[in-house]
Amino acid sequence: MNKPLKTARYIKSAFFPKDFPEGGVAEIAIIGRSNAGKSSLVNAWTKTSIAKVSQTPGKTRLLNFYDLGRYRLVDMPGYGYASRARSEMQEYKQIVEDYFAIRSDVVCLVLIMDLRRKWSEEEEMLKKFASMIDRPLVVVASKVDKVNQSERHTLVKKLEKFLQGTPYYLISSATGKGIPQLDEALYQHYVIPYLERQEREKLALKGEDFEVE
Ligand SMILES: Nc1nc2c(ncn2[C@@H]2O[C@H](COP(=O)(O)OP(=O)(O)OP(=O)(O)O)[C@@H](O)[C@H]2O)c(=O)[nH]1
Ligand SMILES: [Mg+2]
Repeated sequence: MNKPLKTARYIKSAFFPKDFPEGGVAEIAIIGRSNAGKSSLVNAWTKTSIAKVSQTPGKTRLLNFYDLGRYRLVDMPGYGYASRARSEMQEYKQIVEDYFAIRSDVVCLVLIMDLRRKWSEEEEMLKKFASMIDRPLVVVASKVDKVNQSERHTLVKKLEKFLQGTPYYLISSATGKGIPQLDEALYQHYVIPYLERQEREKLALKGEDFEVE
């Protein structure tokens, strides 16, 4: 199944589930620490500047939905922003949990982290969370342009120890490196099976209608 070329479009930002766009389209959720490069990845992925990127961590407070034709990217708020109040952390947890609880269209979680940072408790928690809700997790290590080849090698070896087999991709939103491969892999592994399932369900429904008549 070839991916149709389509211009990416910002759909909307939402906090409450009632404000989320209508479901029925595969969604790839981009999650990770504040400043890890989530919004930059959306821009590099779509070759646009539709997502807001800022030097100030914690800019993205809402879920931002982007339409890429056969699937959507969902840029989620970042966690771990030190000066955030406790109530805000609660709010963060709530929005993330609500989203995954009601959204059956999430085909995978993309956990993005700055390759130079250590795998932390929060990343570990999200890895467990993905497995608990039974959704595939893909780790994206960003900002590879910031390190040289030998540093990259060392950092990747360290990261692999924590990943224990979780698939990962190395990318740079600044140079675009690794992004076509990420896009292609996620489309093939997660979006296509979703579309095929949708197709089967449609056919099954038609079959039922036929029997009733
Ligand atoms: N050199 C380089 N800089 C990057 C890359 N990705 C992101 N950045 C920079 O890192 C900073 C944070 O990027 P954002 O994309 O806003 O990060 P975010 O994860 O969306 O952050 P929040 O919205 O706060 O959760 C910005 O200054 C980006 O320009 C990258 O691949 N390479
Ligand atoms: Mg952001």
